Order: sequence, then structure tokens, then C-alpha cells
Amino acid sequence: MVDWMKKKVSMISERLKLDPCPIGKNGFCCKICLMGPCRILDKKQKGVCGASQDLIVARNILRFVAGGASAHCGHSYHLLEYLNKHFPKNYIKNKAPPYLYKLWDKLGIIPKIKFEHFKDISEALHISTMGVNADYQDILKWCMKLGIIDGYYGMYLATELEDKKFRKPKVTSSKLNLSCLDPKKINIAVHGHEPMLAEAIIKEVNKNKDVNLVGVCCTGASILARHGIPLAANFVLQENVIATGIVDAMVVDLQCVMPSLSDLCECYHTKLITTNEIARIPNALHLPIKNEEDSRKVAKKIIDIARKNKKNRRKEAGQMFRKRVEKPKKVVVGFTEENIGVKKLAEMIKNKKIKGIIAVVGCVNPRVDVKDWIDVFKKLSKDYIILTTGCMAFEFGKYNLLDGKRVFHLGSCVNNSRIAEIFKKISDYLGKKITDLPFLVSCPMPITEKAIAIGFFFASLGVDAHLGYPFLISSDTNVAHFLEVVLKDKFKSRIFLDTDSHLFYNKINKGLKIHP
Ligand code: SF4
Ligand code: MSK
Repeated sequence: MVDWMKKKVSMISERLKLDPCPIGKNGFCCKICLMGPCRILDKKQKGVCGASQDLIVARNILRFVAGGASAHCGHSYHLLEYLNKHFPKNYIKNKAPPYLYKLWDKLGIIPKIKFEHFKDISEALHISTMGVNADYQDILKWCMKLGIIDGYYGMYLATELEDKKFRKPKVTSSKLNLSCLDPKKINIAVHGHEPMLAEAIIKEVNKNKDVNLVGVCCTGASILARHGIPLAANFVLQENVIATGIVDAMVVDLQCVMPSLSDLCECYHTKLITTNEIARIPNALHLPIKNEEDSRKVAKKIIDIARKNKKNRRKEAGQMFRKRVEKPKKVVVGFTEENIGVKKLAEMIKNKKIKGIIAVVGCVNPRVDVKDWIDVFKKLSKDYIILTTGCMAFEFGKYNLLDGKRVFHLGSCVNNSRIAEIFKKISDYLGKKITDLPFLVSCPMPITEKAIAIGFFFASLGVDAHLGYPFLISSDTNVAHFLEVVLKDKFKSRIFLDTDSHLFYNKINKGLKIHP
């Protein structure tokens, strides 16, 4: 970036100098009412209203999970509207293992009627306002309820609708990193999470040989899995896509789109285009889509805009790009619950050919050393099969590990439902409960609320969920103890924190079913 640009805009590496608040990071800050914010660092201390540290931590977690569940459920709801379909009836009952459905029903944590799940998300915000629910354990039970909602009405439903409409992925090879951009062609990047418009753009790009399409984040992971469209970047590298200077249009839908893209586009020639009614960004061109017909028209328009904009690239941009860009990474992608070979995996577990299956999911938090964690999972992949999605999957690709032999790419974040299906199918095949099998879900560096909601979903299935960044839990609270130990009573799973990758490795290497 040249000097005048640096004055105008900063990149994420600069902004990371802003330290995270050490109190908020552990969940000890309550700003739910205006007598606060109350910062409760001591177990004996109380907020102005009398709320304990445990209550404050639990309420903060619930609000986080509610945010995540609203995003995933919003995604599937947008798909239903786009496809002009209704909510399927008895969805959770039809999808969940019957013994789990019975348990959840007994605990009163499943919504039964359509739209009830949106009411539950709203109710979670209600119970965590000042002076409503003061029982931190009950609040954590609500987190499990929202986890179930996130899993089925969010991730499962979104994946199912996308598979039906846009086809189920097939195993294919592709490439990944910024080298997917082509200085000779018109470059369009699609970014966000809802792939409806991206699918329409693919069709148009196929008719325009001078256009090169790349993906970013989960919209990118989705079209990588379904069509082998190269993936340029994950969340943390999204700004770098624009900073190549050769992207003529960056098309964003929603979730995980940095507001800074607007500032960056002012410094480069890239046209920023927003495409979802609820996700507007200042200075971007807004072309919202509501249905397939809109998508077709907008896709054509975007190609025209990008074509006209190509002439505004800086002259030296192509040359600079060629000088700096590294070689593409080859990846094998497109695995699903149907083509991964569930029986083979089950037999490998039964015959002790592998110690188990670890799903490595979620974000890549720039505050954490990602290479360190990738090294740990690489070592673990000798004894375990690794399933991966979302931004973590991109990192496996970056380090040449997406080989489809020990490490399997299963798509975007909503495609975590494929992981749940694989666990369910293996347990059916072996005639065991999910919780009795050596499965683990690890989210070593969460960023978003969605990542935490995913953790609670897997815990509700009886799978242990590891988190590698503090995310509002500090290990010496009753809340952490409840999630790690008490949860086991009902759900036979635990949610635990391990921020040290080497300690994590030593623990996991001994076997997944060794609980504290
Ligand atoms: Fe403080 Fe209670 Fe208000 Fe939270 S709800 S800010 S703990 S007074
Ligand atoms: S995009 S949710 S930063 S994985 Fe799904 Fe990546 Fe996390 Fe967004």
C-alpha cells in the first residue's frame, strides 16, 4: 500500500494493535442496563442490581449464542423466501436422533411450531435483560436450546435447501489463495454467506470467458465445494483481495463482511456492491436481490459494471500482483455426508485404525497463532480423521493439507450440519449413541457469535466442543465448571476451553473419551 493510502485507510494488522478489553474478554462486563456498565472481577462482588459474576457471564454467553442462532436462522429464512417455500413441518423431529429428541423434549428445549424458534431467540434476549432470569444454570440451559435451534433451523435447513436448489457437492479438485485472481481478466469476488446471487453469477460467468470469478469467506467456500470455483481468501484475508488492485467488483451478501472494505475500495478502483436488503454499507452500490429473476438481472449487471471498471485499474497493478503473489495451493474439496464413505470411517473406528474424528470448524481469529494450531491438527491427523469447514478449512488448504485422505473439506459454516450427519450416520451404523463414539468438535479461534452457537449445537448432540479463545469464559468461574462438568449429566458432553495448543495436543493425543 502506498503512503497516501496508509493515511486514509488501515488494514486489520494495524487495527489489531487495539488490545481487547481484558474484562470483556472473560465475560465479566455487564452493559445490559444503564446503571452499569458493571465490571465484576471478584466472585464476591455484585453488579449495581445485585447480579453475580456467574449470572453476568451466563447472560453474556446467551446473548452471544442468540446472535449466532439469529444469523444462521436468518440465512435459512432468506433461502425459504428466495425460493418461495414454507418452513418444513416437524423438522427437528425428522432430523434428530430419536433418543436425543426424547431427551430434549423432556427438558423442554425444542421449539415445536414454525417460527417458534424466532420467538425463542427473542425470548433469550428477554430473559437476559436486567431483572428477569437470575439463575445462571437455567440461562445455560437456554444456550443449549438455542444451539439446537441454530443447528436444525439454521445450518441443517440452509444446507438442505442449498443442496436441493444448487446441487449437492461432488468431490473435485480446485485451488486456493490470491493467485486465483487473473491480472488479464475481469476479476469479480463474491463474499459473505448466502450463495444465491453467487450461483447466478456463476451461470453468467460461464457465458463470458473474459471474466474470472473467485470466492471469499463462506459464500466462497460454498461455491468452491459445489462448483470448484477457486477460493481467494477467508475472513481475515478479505481486505487483501481488494489490496491486490486487480479486483474489479467485490460483491458482498452478508455476515463477516468487514466495514473496512468500503474505505479500502476508496483507495483502489474496486467497486463494492451490496446485495442483501439488510446489509448495507456506506459508499457501496446497493443491488438487492429477492428472487431468482432479480439474481439473473443483477448478475448480468455486475458483469457489465466490472467490465467497465477494469479500465480504472492502476497501470502497474497487474505487474505488481504478478511479482508478489505466491503459487496457488491445490485442494481436494466437495465432500458430504453421502460421498465421504461413512461406512469406511465407521469401520476404521471399530477396528481401531483411527483413534477418532475431529471436526475443526469456525473462524481464524487474528489474535491467535493459526500456524501453531494447524501444526497440532496436522500431528493429530496421523491418528484422527479431520473434517473441516469455514475459515479453518481455508487454513488447512493454505498449508497443503486438504488432501481428501486424512483431512476432508465439507464446505461453508452452515455445512457443519454435514459433520453432524456424518456423526449420526456413523453412530447408526455402529449401533451406538453419538456421545459414546470418539468425536470432537474443535473451534480453536472463534471470532463470531455463530461459532459459539455451533459449539452449543454439537454439545447438545453429545459431542464435546473445544474452544481455543477465551470467548467470555474464564476457567475459574462456576459457568466454566458447569459447561465442562455439569453439562455431562444431561447431555453427556462438555464445552471446554484450551487456549494452549500444546496442552490441547497432549490431552487429545491420549484419546477423545478421557474426560476430567
Ligand atoms: Fe450492572 Fe445489573 Fe445493569 Fe448489568 S444489569 S449493568 S450488572 S446493574
Ligand atoms: S466466515 S463465521 S469468520 S468461519 Fe463463515 Fe469465517 Fe467465522 Fe465468518
